[in-house]
Amino acid sequence: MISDKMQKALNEQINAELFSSYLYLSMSTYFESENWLGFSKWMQVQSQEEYSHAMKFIKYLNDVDGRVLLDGIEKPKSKWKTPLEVFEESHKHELYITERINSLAGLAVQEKDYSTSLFLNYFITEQVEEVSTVAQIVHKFKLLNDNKTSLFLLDRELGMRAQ
Ligand code: OFO
Repeated sequence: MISDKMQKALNEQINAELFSSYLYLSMSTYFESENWLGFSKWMQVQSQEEYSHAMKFIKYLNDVDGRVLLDGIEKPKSKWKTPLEVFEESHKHELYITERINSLAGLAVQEKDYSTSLFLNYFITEQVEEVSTVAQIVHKFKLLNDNKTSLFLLDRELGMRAQ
């Protein structure tokens, strides 16, 4: 049986994952409106991945006989100045999610909740990968230094993301 404290924290994480999905969807539609179709596709796939994270938390909470309680999702930002600014915000957001996952893992240890600890291992690994992937993209943008031809090629490269 999951503790009330752990259940509440997992419900808050479901909300954070759904917000992540919503934020990346907003970034995707922003890119689409600016005709960066590759960046838009990358963000769309990212949005779907975040939705799948929320679903993993929902399934887990149901599996341990917890109660999933959905809450309102915060309105995401819809406008940015440059493609780089969007990816920088995404990087910042992933660092924030990493902090959240780490404190959830800390709580699971505190609660002696071994199954939740084990479940969260997937997300600890996932966050290392997500932060690193976006950091690499930000790095590429900075190397290109606003060179239009290279940006066009990066847009094409990121548009090839399938999952
Ligand atoms: Fe981006 O990993 Fe979930 O939120």
